[in-house]
Amino acid sequence: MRERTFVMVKPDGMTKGLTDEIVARIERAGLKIVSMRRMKLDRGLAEELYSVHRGKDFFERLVEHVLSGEVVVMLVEGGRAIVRMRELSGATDPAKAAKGTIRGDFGSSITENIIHAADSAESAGQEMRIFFGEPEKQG
Ligand code: FUP
Repeated sequence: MRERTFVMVKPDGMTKGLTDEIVARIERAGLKIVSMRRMKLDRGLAEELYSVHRGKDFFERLVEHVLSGEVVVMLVEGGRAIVRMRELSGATDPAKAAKGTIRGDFGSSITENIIHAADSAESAGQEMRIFFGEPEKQG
């Protein structure tokens, strides 16, 4: 099934100069980057992106991290794009992520884990709307 999903290179991925490597991995996986933009989040946007985690002990640390530098946001399209991007990203904690995944190869901690990729069709829809003004429903 052709889908669209939302992906973001976090500030630690930017600092480590990984945007080109991440783009290459996405394209080699047969997915298409429909739109891509470098930007600085503001607090409202960061808190909206991570609103499901509001109230958790790591919420503030997470928001501070994504506000700590520029990010690259992407709209990625292709067959099973949501699951495929989660597979390319790897487990949330880089210490547990498999080698060959973006987090497994480059991540340094659970907060500094290089990349965000929407975890469901619902989140993808919300996040694409927030960052690209895409309609929420797909399919
Ligand atoms: P993921 O979907 O893999 O990005 O993971 P989650 O939605 O569970 O977490 C979102 C972000 O919160 C992760 F990228 C990292 C951060 N996080 C922490 O910093 N500490 C935790 O204990 C759990 C998540």
